[in-house]
Amino acid sequence: MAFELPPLPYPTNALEPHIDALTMEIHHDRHHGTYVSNLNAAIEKHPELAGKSVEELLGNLAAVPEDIRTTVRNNGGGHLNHSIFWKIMKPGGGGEPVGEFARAVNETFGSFAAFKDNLSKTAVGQFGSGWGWAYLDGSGKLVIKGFPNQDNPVMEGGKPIMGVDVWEHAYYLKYQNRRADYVAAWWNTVDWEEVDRRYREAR
Ligand code: MN3
Repeated sequence: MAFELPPLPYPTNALEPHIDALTMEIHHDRHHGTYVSNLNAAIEKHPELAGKSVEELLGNLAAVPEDIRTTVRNNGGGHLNHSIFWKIMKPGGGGEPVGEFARAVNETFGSFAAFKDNLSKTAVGQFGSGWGWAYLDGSGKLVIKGFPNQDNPVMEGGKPIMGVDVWEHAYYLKYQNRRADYVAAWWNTVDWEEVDRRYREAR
């Protein structure tokens, strides 16, 4: 079973004015679409890998044949990262964390404001292309860290909860070089129910 591009769970203009429709269309259809087709092309060369989840592949890259390892890292990572990203946003999102995740944020970071500031600074400060992630590390602790390119916490034994894409393709049409403005606006799209669901599933 080949990997498939998941449909965007809302129309491309649903996150306006925070993220514009053209950016969403290009980002989902072309960028994410290309990660999926490149990943499938790589796996076709090694049919023994067919059936493995993208988490399994990324969680043990050393087991992926060397001739496709970088392709799987970049495009499998791109597929996983974006599959999560679309679902942790929704029209009418934003506000504050809910449920068990809200409690974890307060226990670990002291307040939502401190968590938000930390993840924002991590994402804005990520040099070049990459992501800011909040995730459970291998010991189950909620942590925040930047990842380059399409790397993902699963590569370090972590469980990704919520991440913000800071590749220029995620914001340049509307925000140009103003990454901080994009990240500030992105918080208005977060689906906290989905973030809490992911957190409870990861624990
Ligand atoms: Mn992207």
